[in-house]
This record gives sequence, structure tokens and C-alpha cells, in this order.
Amino acid sequence: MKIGIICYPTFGGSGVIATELGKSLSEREHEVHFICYNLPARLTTSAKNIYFHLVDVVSYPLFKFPPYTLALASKTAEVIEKYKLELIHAHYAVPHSASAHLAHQIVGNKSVKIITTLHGTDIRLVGLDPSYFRVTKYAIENNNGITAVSRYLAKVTKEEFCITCNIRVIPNFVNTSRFIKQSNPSLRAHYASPDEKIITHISNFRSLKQVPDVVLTFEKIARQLPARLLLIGDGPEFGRTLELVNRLSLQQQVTFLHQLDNVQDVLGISDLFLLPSEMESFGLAALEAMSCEVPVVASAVGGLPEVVEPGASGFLAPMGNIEQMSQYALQILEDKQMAERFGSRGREIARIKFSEEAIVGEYEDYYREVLSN
Ligand code: GMT
Repeated sequence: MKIGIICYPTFGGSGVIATELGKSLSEREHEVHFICYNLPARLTTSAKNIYFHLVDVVSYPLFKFPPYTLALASKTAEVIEKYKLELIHAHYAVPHSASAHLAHQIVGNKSVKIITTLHGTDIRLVGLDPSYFRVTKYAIENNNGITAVSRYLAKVTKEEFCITCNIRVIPNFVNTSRFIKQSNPSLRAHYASPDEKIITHISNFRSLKQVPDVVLTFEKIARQLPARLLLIGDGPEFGRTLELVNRLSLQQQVTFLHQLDNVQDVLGISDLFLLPSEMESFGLAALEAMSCEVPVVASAVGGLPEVVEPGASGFLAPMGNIEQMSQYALQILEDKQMAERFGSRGREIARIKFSEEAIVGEYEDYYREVLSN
């Protein structure tokens, strides 16, 4: 198939999944065209069957807000025609589903089909805002196919947007060969001494990720046993988090790793992963941790119960309950057998339910189904 992928080229979950999906599809002999405003973080264009098309969002003094949505629609229409694409797969509804729909109208070619994958904040936060609600609902109802990354997200989308069209649940996936537990003593020694536990958190440091709760939970853990906290990622809450680390005098125990290309290396040496988000439609970082045999302590919100099996691969606590999260964390860190059992079950879940091979196959099946309608 000839497939166009529209996504945000950032380290965020939707961009990561879109990029990994495109790479995997290209290895399965599909021709994949990425259409983005930057080269996606995990993409190398030298790979076979992969093309990259830059969306150039031209500015003009009159524009207070450069019209990205239109530049994307224009570029998508151009790429559809030039490369005779059969399918556009947009990731993140706002504004990608609308731009893709517009491109479809522009080329007037009914044989190209549009699919959007809903990721989470595009629906629950941005899409529901009155500024974007009508256009998001319209695009969802008028695309040829819609997928959601969890049952939870499919359900809330239908309820909140009052839509009756089918939403196919295709969960996120992980490359279990790359995300694997590693015995990397030199890397481990770089971050911690042998008696210290390594606790990790990865996110885009937006307020809904509750990164300060990671620090507060860690502080309670570190009172009971020697531990280090590795914070991977960057974003709006970075300053507030740093300030909290300083206020609690945790500078020696907390390391900020900012944007990392190889998060799997750090997950591979971690003892526990914390994700206390206010909302999470899936929690890709938790899945990547599980694939590396790292037990997860997260909040019981959104689609996280579909990923983390509470009491088997980690624990889920009520959102904001730092006391409960730190107790769960200590329970795992102080019990070697439990930690190993949770780690193995996490890896098993990743391999059985969320492997790249199986889920990319589900996308291929869905593409064929949509193309045949
Ligand atoms: O808000 C974010 O965390 C970023 C966002 C994204 O699109 O990059 O993440 C969402 O999509 C991820 C990939 O499907 C999911 O794993 C995250 O759970 C989801 N974030 C939220 O629902 C908050």
C-alpha cells in the first residue's frame, strides 16, 4: 500500500507511535510518506520505502497565528497526487483529521481514504474545548476510519461527541526486542551506587503528568531506602519540578535527563517506573517500562488499567494519592521476589498483548478493510 502518515514530530506518545508504525510498515514493503512540520524524532529517512515531506508553515506579518492546518492540507493534497497515495493515516485529531479531510476534498479523489487515530488529549482536552469541538466532531464523523488507542478512549469519544460511527480500538505497541531488560553495569554505576534503587519517570512534563507528584512520591521512598530518581523529558512543568527538587534538598538524588534518544537504555536499568498522571488514555511509557521488566506504579485513570495489570505487573493508586503510591512503590522495592514477578508479568503482557508485530498487523487489516469499503 501507499500510505501517508501525518503526525506531530515530537517525543510525545502519538508522534512516537506514528513513527514506529511507519517504520514497521515500510519493513513490510509498504511505501510510507511522513507529512510533518519537522523530521519525527525517531525517524531516519535513509530507510527503504520511507519518504519525508516537510510542511512549511509560512509566516506573514498579518498572521498572528500561522495557519498550520491549511499548510498541512495543501502539502497532503500535493503528496496524495504526486505519489498516488491510497491512504492517509492522521495521528492526533486536532487539527490533523480536519487537514486530512480537507486534502481529500481538494484532490477530489474518492479512492484515497482517510483514517485518524485518536490519542487522548486531542479528544479529552483540546477536542472538547468549544474552540475545536465542532470541527473535531465533524472530522471524526467524516473520516473513512477512526481508531482509538484504548477502549476507554473509544468510549469517552463516543459519549462526549455524541457520535455513533464505529471506532476501532487498536492499542499502542512496543518493540520488545529493543525495549528489553539489560544488564548494563557501567550505565547503572553512572547513575547509582550498587545499594541504590533506580526509579524512573518519562513524560512531556505537562501539568496533567503531575511530575511534582513523582518527586513527592520519591521523597517518601527515599526516606525508607537508598534510591535515585531519573526524570526523562522536558516541558512546561520543568521549572516547577526543579524548584521542588531544590526545596526538598533532593539535588543529589534526582537527575534530569531531558530529551533522550535511547530511553530504552535507562528503562533497562530501572527498578521502578512512576506515572502519577491526572489523565492517560493509554500510557505508552508505562508499556515501554513493562517491556523492560520494570514494575509500574501509576494512577488508576483512563486507559492505564488496560495496560498495567494491578497486583500483577504493578499497582494503580487513586490519582493524587502520594501516600498510597509511595507505599506501593516500597512494597515492590523491598520485596525482590515481588519485583521479579511483576517484571516478568509486565514483559509477558507486552509480548502477548502489545507486540509491534501483532498490532502493526491489526493496522494493516484495518487499512484493507477501510480501502475495500
Ligand atoms: O499528552 C500527552 O501525553 C501526549 C500525547 C501524545 O499524543 O503525544 O499522549 C497521548 O497519546 C499517547 C500515545 O497514544 C498515550 O500513550 C498517552 O496516554 C496520551 N496522553 C494522554 O492521554 C494524557
